[in-house]
Order: sequence, then C-alpha cells, then structure tokens
Amino acid sequence: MKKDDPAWNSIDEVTARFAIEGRLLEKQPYGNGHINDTFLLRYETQEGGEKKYILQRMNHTIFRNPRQLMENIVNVTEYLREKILAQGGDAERETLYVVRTKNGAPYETDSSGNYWRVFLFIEGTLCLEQVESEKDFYDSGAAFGKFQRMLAGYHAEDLHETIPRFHHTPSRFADFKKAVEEDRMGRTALAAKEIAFAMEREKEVSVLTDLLQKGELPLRVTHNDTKLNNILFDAKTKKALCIIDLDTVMPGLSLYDFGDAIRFGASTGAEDERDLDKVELDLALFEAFARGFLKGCGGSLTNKEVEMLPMGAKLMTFECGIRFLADFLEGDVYYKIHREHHNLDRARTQFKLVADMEKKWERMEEIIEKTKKESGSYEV
Ligand code: ADP
Ligand code: GN1
Ligand code: MG
Repeated sequence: MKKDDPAWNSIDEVTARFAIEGRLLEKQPYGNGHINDTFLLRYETQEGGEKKYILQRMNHTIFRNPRQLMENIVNVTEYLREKILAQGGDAERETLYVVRTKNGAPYETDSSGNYWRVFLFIEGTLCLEQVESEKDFYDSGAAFGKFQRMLAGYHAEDLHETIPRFHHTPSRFADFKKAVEEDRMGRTALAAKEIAFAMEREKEVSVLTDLLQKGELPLRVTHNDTKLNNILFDAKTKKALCIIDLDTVMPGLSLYDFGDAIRFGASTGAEDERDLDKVELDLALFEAFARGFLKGCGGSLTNKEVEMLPMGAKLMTFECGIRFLADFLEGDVYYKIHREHHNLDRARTQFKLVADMEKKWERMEEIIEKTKKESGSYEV
C-alpha cells in the first residue's frame, strides 16, 4: 500500500483499538506479499524499550469472510502452540501469535469497511525471496513437511474454506478459459503464445483431483501457499523457524504444498523475471527440497503421494501460470502489480518452468525414486 492510500490514515485509528501497550513510534509498509497489505509497527514500551508488531489489512475481496479466516488462524496457531510447547519449543517464535483487540476480538474493522489484524513481530528472522543455498531449501522442505505433520491430527472439518476450490486446477482452468473468451481488456493478442501453451495442456489439469476423487490420494490439512517468503528463517542459526501466511490453511493435497514450494524456490529466476533464459528448474534444488519434505513429513506420505510429487510440482506451476495469465486478461484485479504487464511476465516464467519440467521429467522421477529409497521411510 502506498502512503497516499486512504487506508494509510486509518492505521492510527485502528491500532489504538488493539491491546497493544505503549506508544506508536513508526509504521512502515513491509514485505512482498501479493495479496494483503502488511506494515511493520514500532512501539515504545512503557519501560522505555521497543516492541514490534505486524499489522495487516486483509484483502477482503479475495478473502470474502474475514471472520472465518481469522477463526481458522486463531485455532490453527493455538493448536500449533500446544504442540510446540509439548516438544519443548519456543512458541512465540515458531508460530504466529494473533494480538487481540481491547474487546478480545482477533481483528478490527475501520470506518471504511477495511479489516485489520495484528501479529507479534518475530524478531531476529530473515525472509528470503530467492533460495541462497541448497541447505536453506532443504530446511524449508523439512519445515513445510513438519507443518503438515503437526496438523495431521487437526480436524479438517473445523476449518473454513477461505477461498473455495483454491487449488482445484480444473476450476482454475475453467476460470482461465472464461477470461480468454471474455477478453475484457482486449489483451488476448498480447498473450497469444501463452494462451496456446496453456490450452495444449488442458487434459492434464484434472490428474490430481481425479486421484483424490478416486480415493487414491488422501485429503490432509495443508498450507497451500508454500512459497519461500512464507517462511521466516532464524537470522542466527539460519534454520527455518516459522511458517507464516496462514490464510489458506485448509484441507488439500500434500502435493499442493510440495508443488507450490518447488515452482517458486527451485526456479533459477525470480517469479517475475523478464529474461526467460534465466528461468529453469534447478534439479539440485528440487532434490534438496524433496529430501527435506520427506524428512519433515516423517514417513507419513503414502507411496502414491510420493510417486506424484513431480506432478504436484508441474501442476502447481501450471496452475499458478494460468492464474497470473487470467488476471492479466481480466485487468490485474487479483494480484498486486508493480509495472505494466507484470502478471503476463509472471505467467511467462511459470510456463517456462513447466516446459523445462517436461524436458527434465525423467530426471525428476529418478530423483524422487532415489530420495524415497534414501529416506528409508517408504516402501520401495
Ligand atoms: P501476504 O499474504 O500478502 O503474502 P504475509 O502474511 O506473507 O502476507 O506477510 C508479508 C511479509 O511480512 C512476509 O513475507 C514477511 O516478510 C513479513 N511477516 C509477516 N508476518 C510476520 C511476523 N509475524 N514477523 C515477522 N515478519 C512477518
Ligand atoms: C499469492 O499471498 P502470497 O503473496 O503469499 C497467492 C498464491 C500464489 C502466489 C504467487 C491467497 O501468495 O496462491 O501462488 O501469490 N495467494 C492467494 O506468488 O491467492
Ligand atoms: Mg506471503
């Protein structure tokens, strides 16, 4: 959010209603999320020290029911908190903590109808936009795997579906086709090559949902938005510390979490890189993440899930590509953009990755087979 956005002026009004002690010293736009507006708040405590918070304006056009969304986050973080404490961990740093309002509510609304929430700022952490080493990526795989395993006992039916059919790739494909047919902005000519690329792959979009429907893949509680910048790393130990951005924690497939992390983190280029020669799938990173993920899941994945990991990577990358492309065709109404044709650039990197995965398919399958054997937790 820019400082000239009217919501910027609501921050003082709204933060005063949260149970935060001390005096607000500074507010700053923060992070690189595509959906919510995030701010870092700096407070002077009554003892003269300093304490930081994360304030977010929830995107309520995308998340239609902020009350249910926050109910999910409160319940999931409280559940994780108990688990972390039981394992002797530091619950204030290893999961998000929702700061309540003075009335005890987990979020607040302002006079313009915006929805706001506050988290404790987790100090001494790093958030990465690109993988810096195989070890970082191994660690993030282990962290996302562990996250899924920690939530294995959580009653999925207690979770609200914050965005219906979020990773239902056939629905996403239908939305994409509709965007092409409507061509609301007259932009299809600008993306003819990309549209053709997507159309040629229509028959693949239902592979995972079909297996789910046939009962060959289990429904689990998953994070569903496992990109690298949704993990905080400990700045000192460089270990993955806390999984954040819990807006889409919902029932899903383990392959969604695996796949979405690969499409972002195992790419040699940024999600919006314009020079497509710089974008390919790094197989060493693919392997590092797979090793970490299998370790983190602690042997809980079925053989079918392990077998489908390459497909998870390909389908999540493809799905993300058609979502960016549909948004470009619809006039950039969903993802924040920072330059002209930003969503088209993003779609192009995703499709370049899909094409590269198709080239490297056999290697991806071999790597998964090898990783599975080495993990020792799965039947081979
Ligand atoms: P979005 O849904 O828009 O991606 P996120 O919840 O991922 O929003 O937050 C955006 C960024 O803010 C993160 O990538 C991270 O850098 C930072 N962030 C979010 N929550 C915290 C927190 N509790 N402590 C420290 N940094 C945080
Ligand atoms: C969005 O919120 P953020 O920036 O972590 C999106 C994901 C996409 C991602 C692409 C709720 O994630 O699904 O994969 O952008 N989140 C939502 O970068 O749509
Ligand atoms: Mg995020």
